Amino acid sequence: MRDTSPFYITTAISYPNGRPHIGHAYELIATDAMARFQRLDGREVFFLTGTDEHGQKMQQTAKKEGISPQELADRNSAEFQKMARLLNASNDDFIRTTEKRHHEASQAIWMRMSEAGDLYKDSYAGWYSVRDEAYYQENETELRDDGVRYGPQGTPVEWVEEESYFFRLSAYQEKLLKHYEENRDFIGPAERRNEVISFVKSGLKDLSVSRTTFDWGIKVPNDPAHVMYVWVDALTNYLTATGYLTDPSGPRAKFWPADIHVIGKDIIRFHAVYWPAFLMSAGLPLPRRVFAHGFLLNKGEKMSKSLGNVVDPFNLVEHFGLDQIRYFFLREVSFGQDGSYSEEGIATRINSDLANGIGNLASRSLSMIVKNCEGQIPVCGTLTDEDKAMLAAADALIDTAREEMSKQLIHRALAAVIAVVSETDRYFAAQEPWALKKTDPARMATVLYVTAEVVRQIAILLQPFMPESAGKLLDLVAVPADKRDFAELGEAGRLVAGTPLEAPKPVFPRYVAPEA
Ligand code: ME8
Repeated sequence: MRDTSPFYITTAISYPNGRPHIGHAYELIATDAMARFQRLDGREVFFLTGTDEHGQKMQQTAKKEGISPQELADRNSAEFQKMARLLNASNDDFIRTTEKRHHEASQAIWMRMSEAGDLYKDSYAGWYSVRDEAYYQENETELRDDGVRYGPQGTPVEWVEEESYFFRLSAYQEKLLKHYEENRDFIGPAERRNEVISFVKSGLKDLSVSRTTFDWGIKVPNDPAHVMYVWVDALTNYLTATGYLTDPSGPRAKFWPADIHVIGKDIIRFHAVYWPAFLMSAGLPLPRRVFAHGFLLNKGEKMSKSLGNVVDPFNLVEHFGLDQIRYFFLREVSFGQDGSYSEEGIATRINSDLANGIGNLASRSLSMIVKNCEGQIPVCGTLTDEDKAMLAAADALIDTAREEMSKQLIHRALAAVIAVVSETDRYFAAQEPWALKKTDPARMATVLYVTAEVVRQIAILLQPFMPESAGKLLDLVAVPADKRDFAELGEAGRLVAGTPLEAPKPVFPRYVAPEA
């Protein structure tokens, strides 16, 4: 039975204190592939991304640049939106936390937590990292030789003392542990799940959830001297966009709870500890899954502005091509683990998997059809065991891809598809259709039919990962626009003999490095 239920997927919302970098692009590309996969598989998808515009980091950066935080947010949020278009992201909405709808939702969740008795006023004294927008216990920090104290993510921390509202996080320790135990899929991958469980087991302290020493944030209801701690407001974005709190009879309310929040590993604590505790307190359903991907490293080194290796996604796409970059990240990096990238690595993937792989297979087989079968999909004769095995391998792909994608193993779903490309290459070479042309044209027609049919299925399955190029491949085999979703895979959508084909245009050119 096909699952056509609503599917809600989100990325983290990025801080627009600077321009988007390749880490942001990576998360958006991966989440987009998952969203597209579910859409093609028949789900009603709502895919959300956006920008996280409040907090001290934004206020400090704006001050340094001599502009207002709103101007900084406007300028850089526009860049994030531009990046989403550049990457061909299929997000259904783009949320900005400075929007009115978001102020309303944040105040609504605050009121619920307050009514539950989970908020109280006290004073905070402790360490805070502005770069992480995170509070740390003293034992999580370290004073280094440079005289600066650093938090666990390697960012400097400063001492903060101010009046603050606290959230009774300590009251949720056992409830959270129970939730992780009863919902084994709540956190992925396993390393992150273990990390979160041991953090929670080590003891949760109440969390400071408002600030009084600056004002760039959402006002606490009935106490305007306080702005909400930026993570309270940031996490609430996922609810805001559905209208679940503020417009419960609206068209998007059905999407809450989210099926999956896709985030980076550095922010797992916020998503798998604070967020479910806030939701429990507010009496709201919890997201089904939080999945943390790894970090992208430039030739094995952590990206940092000071090292000058924060690669601009706009340049990278212009240089290699969009679908080439999408493919590289999704295939090369084991999703959930850190990944390294380099120009050589990208070039190798483009040439081996795309140009020499699927591109070459499509152009060789389809140009033979155009030349030797009157420019039409040929008639498929009696199938040999080899033909049957080839078709069976293609027909089986959707089950494998679904299984891998349900665990966010994007690289494995893609690897399975590419393995069938190699298998088809071997089939094609072994059948020698060029030799059959003279000896047995009907048999040649069958081999070409089978090959084109596999190309059709591979192209349908590649759409989530390389939407534009997969679309071009489907044009080459003349698949109509309304016959491109996963319901058409296998027997259901077999190519029809007699369908006219045009001479194939190259979809994946070889990458040749420009002269130095
Ligand atoms: O954390 N490789 O925003 P952000 C892979 N506003 N992913 C990376 C990365 C890298 N090198 N660098 C960053 C925030 N990311 C908060 C989120 S959600 C309610 C609020 C990922 O702009 C990072 O892990 O610092 C996060 O998932 C996303 O990019 C945005 O990071």
